[in-house]
Amino acid sequence: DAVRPVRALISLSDKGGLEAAARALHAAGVELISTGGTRAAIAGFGLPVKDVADLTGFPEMMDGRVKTLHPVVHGGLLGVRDAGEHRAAMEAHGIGPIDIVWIDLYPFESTIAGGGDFASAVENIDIGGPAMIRSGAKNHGYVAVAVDAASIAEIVAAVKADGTTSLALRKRLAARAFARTAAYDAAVSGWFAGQVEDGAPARKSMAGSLAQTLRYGENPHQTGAFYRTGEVRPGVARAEQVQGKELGYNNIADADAAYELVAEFEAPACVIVKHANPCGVAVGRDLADAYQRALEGDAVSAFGGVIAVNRGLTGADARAITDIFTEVVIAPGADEEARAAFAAKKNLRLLLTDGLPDPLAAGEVFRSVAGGFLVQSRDVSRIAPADLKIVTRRQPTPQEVEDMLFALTVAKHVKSNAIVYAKDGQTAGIGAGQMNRRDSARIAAIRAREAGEAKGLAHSLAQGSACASEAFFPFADGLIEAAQAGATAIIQPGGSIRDDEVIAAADELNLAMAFTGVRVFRH
Ligand code: 93A
Repeated sequence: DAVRPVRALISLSDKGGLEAAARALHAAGVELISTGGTRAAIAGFGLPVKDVADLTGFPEMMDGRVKTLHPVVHGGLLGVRDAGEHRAAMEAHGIGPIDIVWIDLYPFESTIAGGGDFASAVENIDIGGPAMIRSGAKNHGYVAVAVDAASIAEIVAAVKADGTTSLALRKRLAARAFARTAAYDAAVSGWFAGQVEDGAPARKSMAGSLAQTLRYGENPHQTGAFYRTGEVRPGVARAEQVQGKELGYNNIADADAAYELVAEFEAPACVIVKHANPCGVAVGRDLADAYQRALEGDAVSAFGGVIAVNRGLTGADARAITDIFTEVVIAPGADEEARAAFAAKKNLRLLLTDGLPDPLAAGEVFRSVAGGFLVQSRDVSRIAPADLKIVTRRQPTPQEVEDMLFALTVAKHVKSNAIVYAKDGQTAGIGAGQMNRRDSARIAAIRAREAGEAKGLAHSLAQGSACASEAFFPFADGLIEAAQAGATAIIQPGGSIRDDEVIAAADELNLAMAFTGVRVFRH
């Protein structure tokens, strides 16, 4: 099953690495065939090279759209050398075997990533390249296919060693080749679906291109990778990492959670996330102030957290933020002074984006299940004061309404069951991810009490706060917990069969309670 390659077809958009490999193949006695630009480059190295146009008898035409799409090329790649009929056809039509094919494809992915316009994106959809890769990979019994520098290096090493390629090598290369064309097509289809009104949701967003192979997944014994979809929306996948250690799986997930939440606010805001949940969220006069207030909400959990802000960072902001140990900071910009302040913390990863995510932009969210995946549209709900239905005897004060909406915005980004106490644009206690609502209310109360103590207050930080619940209170117990923690106003969707009981308890406690009619679970 060893094949002694006689001819190689090379067609590369990126000519880096071409010279060394072309020289090595030539030295091993392999004849080189190439397309226009690649042929010129190889000839420039002083190596003999045949123009594919001389083989096909056709010039490259139509702006290069048709250069290798010809039976002489594909017959040379696909022909089964020891099958009588294939050999006869090759002989009858003067088709010589091609034993090595090295193709890199037009740079479609970098064209769209660089914000190329529609026409240049389309022109960068490679047709002939994937066809040759697939032909060679299908016929891996005879053909060695290279789609990247690592592949051609393996072929060169094999040819240098004993002048042949083994079947095992060719099979491995074929698997890599099909993975490459699949990823390329996924990038094309993902981008294209985004260009039409009715792109099917799953097709649109699941298609991605590899952004980074991660050191590991959620845990060191798991593998991980990071893919970027065709969705052009500012966010973690399009952020530039300015400094710091390599990003890990959990860093990326947490940075995403933090950034999506902070983008909900108009005023200067800061979100601190730990394990996918916000532990402190606040608005402030400026980012340094918002950070201090977010930290005050739960300084214990904030250690080693991920921080997101919704403004460009100044030096003063950066100095405040680098005060405690932080894993990641994500922001829509940072001035020179801020960058210098971060640079002193060399492990801290600083991610900068071009603008903020739009929390109201439609999009899809995915999650895997055994043997499949779930898709849903992004939660773009937003509650305005006019949407609130006051169900208690006591009407909320304007300040309470403001606190309710702030708390609810945070609750939408907290894993269910979610209870959030907030006052004056600052979270006072967050209870996340519990299996019953009362426990979330209690945990939030513990956080609020400790935050109050840390601040030297005689009461919990949740004193006089609004409490948001992302889904209805099924019983009055959770609401009673909230009142005991100091909440005076409650916002929740309503809709429980026991709403009457819950409303009666609220009236008894002199709470003001608003129903939104919109549940914002997050699992
Ligand atoms: O325009 S194509 O889809 N049609 C073709 O027949 C074809 N053959 C090779 N693109 C084609 N290629 C691509 O040209 C290769 O994948 C490679 O990326 C590029 C190399 O062109 P050149 O050698 O002229 O620089």
